Amino acid sequence: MANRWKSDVAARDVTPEKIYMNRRQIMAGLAGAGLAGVALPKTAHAEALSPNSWEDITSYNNYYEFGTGKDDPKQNSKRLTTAPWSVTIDGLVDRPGAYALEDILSKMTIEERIYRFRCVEAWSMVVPWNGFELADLLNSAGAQSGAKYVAFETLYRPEEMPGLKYPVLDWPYVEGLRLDEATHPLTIMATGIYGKPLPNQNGAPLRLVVPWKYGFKSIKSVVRITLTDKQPPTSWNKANAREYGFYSNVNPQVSHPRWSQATERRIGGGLFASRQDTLMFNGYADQVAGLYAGMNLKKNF
Ligand SMILES: Nc1nc2c(c(=O)[nH]1)N[C@H]1C(S)=C(S)[C@@H](COP(=O)(O)O)O[C@H]1N2
Ligand SMILES: [Mo]
Repeated sequence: MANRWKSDVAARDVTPEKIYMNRRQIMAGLAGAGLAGVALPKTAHAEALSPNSWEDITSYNNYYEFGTGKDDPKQNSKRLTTAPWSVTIDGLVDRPGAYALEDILSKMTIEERIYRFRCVEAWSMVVPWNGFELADLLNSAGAQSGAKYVAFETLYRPEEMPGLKYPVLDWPYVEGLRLDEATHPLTIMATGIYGKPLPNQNGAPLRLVVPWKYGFKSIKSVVRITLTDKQPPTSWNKANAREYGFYSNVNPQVSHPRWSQATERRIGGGLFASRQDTLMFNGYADQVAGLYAGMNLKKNF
């Protein structure tokens, strides 16, 4: 593809240890200068592009099929079977079918993408994903001209997903994007993190990543992708339409009914970490604001 988006930096070049003085060193430096106790400025977002550790990314998760606690998914997803895996691509496509994951992967180019990741609960990380552009997959399936939206569905397997016993959400977990969002070059299907296969708790073997939207749009362990002419139902919107819209673009100016979205807590920030400002479209406004030109983002939240 001509216009392929590239990571600014490769993960190996931006480990926090290599580049950034940590906050303890800064505090020690301030203390040495007789300035202990002065407020540190909010974390700059250039600095925030140093990825979180493997430990952070794989131990603090939301994957309600395995429980609602942040450490439940890591513990409870160990026996999830992720091979063989097939993804059904259907609806308004020229070549519908149930595709074996290895056949999909043999046609796709896996790249590294270091993305900010912002949960609607107001915490965030930076994750070095490996994956391919969803546009390439939809292209190979042959999206038809009537297709306007893409619907996604997570595996529903009660014998391996203990959380399905509880009616927290209407299972299976489903999500959706407008076709232009789905084919935007920032939108990927992730297969790995830090060059290793995606752990089960992060949505193995294949999950969506849409970095300018709240984390719940990035649906895990995808088994079905359907092209349609109607806006598809989405799990959190079905559960509470007042709190969770279809778009769910990260927007510091539009509060959740129960909390502000203006700032976020960066996971792994440590003892002295302050909250950081949340960025419009999670910092991807230059690339994606055009998708929403003329739309009222408070109404279409
Ligand atoms: N199937 C499914 N996908 C899901 C979720 C879930 O509970 N089930 N949680 C979502 C939410 S709320 C977030 S914040 C992210 C968390 O991704 P991570 O655990 O890899 O950080 O996954 C999203 N995708
Ligand atoms: Mo989330």
